[in-house]
Amino acid sequence: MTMRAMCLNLCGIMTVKTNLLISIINVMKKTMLMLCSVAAIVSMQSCKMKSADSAVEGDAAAKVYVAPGKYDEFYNFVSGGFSGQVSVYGLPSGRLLKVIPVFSVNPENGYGYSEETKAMLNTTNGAIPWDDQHHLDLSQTNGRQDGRWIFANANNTPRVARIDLKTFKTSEILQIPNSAGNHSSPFITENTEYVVAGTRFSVPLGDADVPISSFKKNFRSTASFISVDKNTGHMNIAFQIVLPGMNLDLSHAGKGPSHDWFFFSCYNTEQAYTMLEVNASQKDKDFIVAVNWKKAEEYAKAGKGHKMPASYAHNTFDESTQKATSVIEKDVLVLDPKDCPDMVYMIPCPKSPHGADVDPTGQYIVGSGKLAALIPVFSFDKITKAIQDKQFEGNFYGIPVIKYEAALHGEVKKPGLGPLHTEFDGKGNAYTSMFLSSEVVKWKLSDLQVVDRVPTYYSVGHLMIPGGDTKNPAGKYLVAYNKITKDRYLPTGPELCQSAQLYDISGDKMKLLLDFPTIGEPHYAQACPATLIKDQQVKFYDISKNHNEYVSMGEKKANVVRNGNRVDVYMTAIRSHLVPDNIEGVFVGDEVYFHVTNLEQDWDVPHGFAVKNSTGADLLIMPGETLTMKFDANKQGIYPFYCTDFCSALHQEMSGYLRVSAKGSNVPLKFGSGVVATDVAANNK
Ligand code: K7E
Ligand code: CUA
Repeated sequence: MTMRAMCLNLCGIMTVKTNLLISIINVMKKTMLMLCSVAAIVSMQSCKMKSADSAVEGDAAAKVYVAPGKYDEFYNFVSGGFSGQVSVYGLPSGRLLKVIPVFSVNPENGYGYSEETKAMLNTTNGAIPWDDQHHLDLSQTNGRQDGRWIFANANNTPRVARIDLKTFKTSEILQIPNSAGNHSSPFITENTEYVVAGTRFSVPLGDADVPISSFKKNFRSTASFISVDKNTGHMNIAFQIVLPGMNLDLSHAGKGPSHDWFFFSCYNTEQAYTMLEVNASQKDKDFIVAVNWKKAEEYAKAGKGHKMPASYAHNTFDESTQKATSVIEKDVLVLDPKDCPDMVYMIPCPKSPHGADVDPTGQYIVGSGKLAALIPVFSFDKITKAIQDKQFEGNFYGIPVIKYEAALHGEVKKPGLGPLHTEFDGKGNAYTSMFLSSEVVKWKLSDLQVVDRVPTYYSVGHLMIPGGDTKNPAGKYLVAYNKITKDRYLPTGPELCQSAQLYDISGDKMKLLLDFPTIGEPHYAQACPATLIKDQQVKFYDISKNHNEYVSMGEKKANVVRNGNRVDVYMTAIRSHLVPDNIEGVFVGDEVYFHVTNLEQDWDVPHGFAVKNSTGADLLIMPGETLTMKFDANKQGIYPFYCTDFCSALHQEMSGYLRVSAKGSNVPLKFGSGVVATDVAANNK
């Protein structure tokens, strides 16, 4: 593509972005000077963009080539955005390995459809089949990834999920009360003591019915600290800090010297509740909210909080009973900064900050003002000193506001346009994504000088370095997660896939290596060395450990039991037959529960199960597992059922028939299979 074509394309993108740009320009109108320099940067950067061909060097292919049969070096966990799921890729190949169902039903394997998994998606508003999944954080021990769990947030109906990396299954989902837009989540402390959840949309506490115009008086943001059990990973809301009405956006925990602290970015300190596009962009600075969670912990222990009635669902999947249960919790411990001095401070941060990122040493906190033409970097030592010396410039609803200069390490000048997120390579460099000028900018933490920049195709949101938010990043690759891929792939209709781009950052200059399409809309991602996870995978699923109440321990235990209009089918699956495979004596109006036990125990031998005209999804039953499908027999007929997973050469033969007769007909309940050889008389209750 010629440079001219590329510039035209960019103009196209800018048109797409016109509205956003207009609002930004409106915001910047006050400072005409700034506007001019912004325009200059826009044109400069767009025309500087090279075509993709020339941006990739000769050895790029070799660097991402993972030979058939070989493994990738890193697992890359990528948030699914509006897909609600988490996808897993290999790096550097960019090969998609798995989509883990988390917040959305998944017809592919029956997650959210099977009787065993339905409760995972329960909330105080009933079962919700979807969410918007933005951020991920891998569990850590001493600031290093430990490969045990990965946490995921649900933005729309506030929830936090924990995924077990031994099995790549969602183990737990916890709803967050007094919250809306759970965006600054699920970031963790360096020993996974806590997972946080902060409200992007302030709401009245306790779901009170108040006029929207009473925002200032009645709306609050909250920062919830969810404790994580060291051994089981079990989550509980330890305490919830109530903050003024505003929009908490992102967060990251301190580490090393700043271990006790958590830093949240916020915008809309104007406290607007309409036309935020304009009204929430009035002030030159919003805040980084610094929370001393150690202090908060002490206050909670000392009884400084109060228990507030709150209703929220807590869903756990029990590996032993193989069933999800949903418990509705009744209250939450609330801490008010007014009663807890020295627990929360505000640090002014220009201008509607998005990312709040902490460097590997724990010394520097980077705020990315998405409407700012610079990147402020705060120093933890200076923040501590400013607090000691009481260098405050007032307060925000009683919370002390530290003087900007007193907390500031320095500013990265003219980094580019629309800074969003920053990651670190562990060698003293920071990398910031620039949404508007579509580039990654590398700068030095020591002197805040920009040392390199590379274009992205196109608007980059989050970026990620494996371990880039921990104490020891593997500073070898960087992945940019881009919106608006435009012309990067073969066109596939009006919605084009989002895209990830892999860069080699091992040298002084960043080098583009690879594009790969992604699932849903990726926001944040995590990656860790494959060795951390691959050797702990469970490979044998002992059927004797299956305590599902509907398990069939062997084909001899297969059975059909009628109880009123409920018919329970205890079925087994093993290569290549289902037992029973003939079922008669089921009538219109019956509710049939197929409890299918997969008798295989080696990993990678799932069996599927589907019944003709079933209104749910199929079951994909893992080795040693029992899953249940509810089938409403609402029409007379013969219903074939079969295994949906090509499990052996005789997979096609893995099928059977269910006969549904008219209500009141005198067909006896009967079931059997050539394998079991007898047509066992049914247990009528
Ligand atoms: Cu920047 Cu939701 Cu983290 Cu998207 S957020 S990019
Ligand atoms: Cu079992 Cu196909």
